[in-house]
Amino acid sequence: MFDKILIANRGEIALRVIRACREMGIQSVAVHSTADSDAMHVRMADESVCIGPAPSTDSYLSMPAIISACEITGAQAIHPGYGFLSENANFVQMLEDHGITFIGPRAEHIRIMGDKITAKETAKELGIPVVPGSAGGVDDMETAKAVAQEIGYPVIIKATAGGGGRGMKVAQDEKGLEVAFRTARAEAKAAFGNPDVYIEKYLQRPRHIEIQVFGDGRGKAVHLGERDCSLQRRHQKVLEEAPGPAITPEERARIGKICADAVAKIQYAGAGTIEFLYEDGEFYFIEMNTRLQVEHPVTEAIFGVDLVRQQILVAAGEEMEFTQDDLKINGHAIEVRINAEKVPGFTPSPGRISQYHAPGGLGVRMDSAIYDGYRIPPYYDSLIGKLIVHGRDRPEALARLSRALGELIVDGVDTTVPLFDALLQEPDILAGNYSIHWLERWLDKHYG
Ligand code: MV4
Repeated sequence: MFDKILIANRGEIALRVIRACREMGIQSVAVHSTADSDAMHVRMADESVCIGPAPSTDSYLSMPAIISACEITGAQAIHPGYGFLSENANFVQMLEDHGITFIGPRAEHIRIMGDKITAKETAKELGIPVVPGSAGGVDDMETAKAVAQEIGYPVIIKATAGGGGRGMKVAQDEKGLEVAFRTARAEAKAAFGNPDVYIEKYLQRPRHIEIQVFGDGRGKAVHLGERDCSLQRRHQKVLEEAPGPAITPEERARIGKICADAVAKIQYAGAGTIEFLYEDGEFYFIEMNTRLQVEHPVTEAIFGVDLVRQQILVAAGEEMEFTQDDLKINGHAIEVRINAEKVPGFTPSPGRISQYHAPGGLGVRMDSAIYDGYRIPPYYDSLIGKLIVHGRDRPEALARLSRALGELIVDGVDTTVPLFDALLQEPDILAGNYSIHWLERWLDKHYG
């Protein structure tokens, strides 16, 4: 096992990893920008190293600075958290050259899944159901029209270098396709330096369902069910829950096994998430994320596992602590993202937190790196906390969420808390009856 791990991240996820390290008797090293000298992750780690100025390109994304911090402190491994360098294959390769262990999958798997066409081809070969569409990229209008004719309108055009919803265009008919295809390629080239696009059947009212997988890197893998992350605004998740309100145990077992078998076959190492659109009882692969996700705690809650601990064990060459048969769902969990943003515009609201009180009690977990008097810097993501509740069933989790939101105090900045208070009054939310378009429609109706 490692003696010392460096955490190449900040905020609540850095604390999450430091906590796992401490429970495992591993020393932790925080890295931080000059804007984060007073950040909680710096205080909570055993050691810290300043790696550069406020802009993340010069600090949290600076590979040489992070590798130097590792060498100075003698950290043997790096946990990347999410975002920043967590899905950067070049970083993983660079660490390998320096004899530092990356706590995550191999560079090869990150690379495959980073290119959306290769990801989809790989998924298909591995027996994962995919959205009907073009086989690979489409680079001329004739082929685009032929593919669209074949699968039927509406179609969606996606950038192969995109992901997370960037660079997508919907076409309702052939006329719309001409415009959509041209603009999609132009935008993809401008945004990603790569004009390649592919075409899929456009699903009109799906849910976003993602399967948590975990591999030991030597051909053993499990799934930990699904999360429903359909409540999003501009491709930013707002609330996530597990299990998915619309998914049956039979569907879970079937798609879960397909995903676990797939990642076992490629000898995938560590935590991964296979994202699907789910409509009319069918799952359609869209992307795979090769990192630990923001919303991993809802899965931890219902399975009673520590995913970060498993990541560290597997990276150190040890066994994960469970098999598929050990993994049984207990109850229901919901996470809401507390952002320093003003609703309904979701404009960032950095500043000083004059008072913070975290909710507690049975079935309540608050993952946050804020404290009384903390100044939220304007340079980074606006996520300041995640409130995760767990109950014996969905109604109990919802009641607990409402109760915990009532206890939470974050004064001095605007937050997304009022949004959740309002959502908990909505019959569709209480019934689990929502698709990927529900939230934006609701925001339009109430504030538009
Ligand atoms: C789609 C789709 C409908 N049909 N693909 C958006 C993010 C990216 N990961 C994939 N996305 C979509 N792909 C087909 N064939 C609709 C979306 C989509 C979406 C997906 C998940 C969660 C929220 C979304 C919001 C708008 C569009």
